[in-house]
Amino acid sequence: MITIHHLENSRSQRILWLLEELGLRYEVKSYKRLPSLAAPPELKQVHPLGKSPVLTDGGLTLAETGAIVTYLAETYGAGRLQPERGSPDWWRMQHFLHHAEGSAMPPLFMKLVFARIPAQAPLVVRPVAKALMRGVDQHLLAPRLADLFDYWDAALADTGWFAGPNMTLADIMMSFPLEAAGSRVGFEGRRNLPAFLERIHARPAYGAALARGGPYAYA
Ligand SMILES: N[C@@H](CCC(=O)N[C@@H](CS)C(=O)NCC(=O)O)C(=O)O
Repeated sequence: MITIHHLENSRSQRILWLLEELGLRYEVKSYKRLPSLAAPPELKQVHPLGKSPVLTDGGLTLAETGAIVTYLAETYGAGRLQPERGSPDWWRMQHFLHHAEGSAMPPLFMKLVFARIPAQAPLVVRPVAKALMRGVDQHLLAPRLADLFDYWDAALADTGWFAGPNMTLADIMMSFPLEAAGSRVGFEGRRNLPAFLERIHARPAYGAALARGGPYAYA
C-alpha cells in the first residue's frame, strides 16, 4: 500500500494531486505543523530528515518530492503525464522537475523566512531588523524572483503547460512554487502564471487531493 506522510499546508500536497491524477489507491498519514511552522518530531521516525513528503510503499521509504513524483510515474504511471521518453519535451520536463525544488523554491523560502525575522527580533532592534530585511528583499530577492517569474511566464506562453502540449509531471512539480509565489509576492502583469493556477485548480483530481489532504493555504 502506498502511504504518504503529509504535512498540512505544504509542498506534499503535490503528491496527493499526482496520486489522484493517476487514479491510485493510497493512505494519507497527516501531520500538523508546530507553532514555529516546523514539522513535528514524529516525522523523524519515518525519515531522518523529518520533512514532508515521505512515501512508503512496501519496503521502500522515499523522501524528496521530485524523487517521489518520478517513482510514482515510473512504477505506476504507464507513461501517463510524461512526453515521449528522450524527446525535447521530455528533457524540458526533466528540467522543470529539478528546477522546482533546486532553483524556484530557495528564494521563495528565503522570502518567507526574512519576512518573519523582524517580528521575532527584540522590540528595541525591530526597526533596524525591518530596514535590514527590506534591503535584502529589494536588492537580493526581488530581482531574482522577477527573473524567475519572467522565465516561468515565457515557458507557459505557448501551450499553458511547462513541458509541451499536455500536462506533465513538470506542471505538478511547478505548482507549489507558483502557488507560493502567488501568495507571498503576487504576479504583477504576468498573466500566464495566474492562468496556470486557475487551470490546475479546476481539475477534478486537484480538488480530490485537496479533500484528502486537509488544510492547504495556497489554493
Ligand atoms: N526539497 C524537499 C523539501 C522538503 C521540505 O522542506 N518540506 C517542508 C514542507 S513544505 C517541511 O517538511 N517543512 C517542515 C520543517 O522544515 O520542519 C522536498 O521537495 O521534498
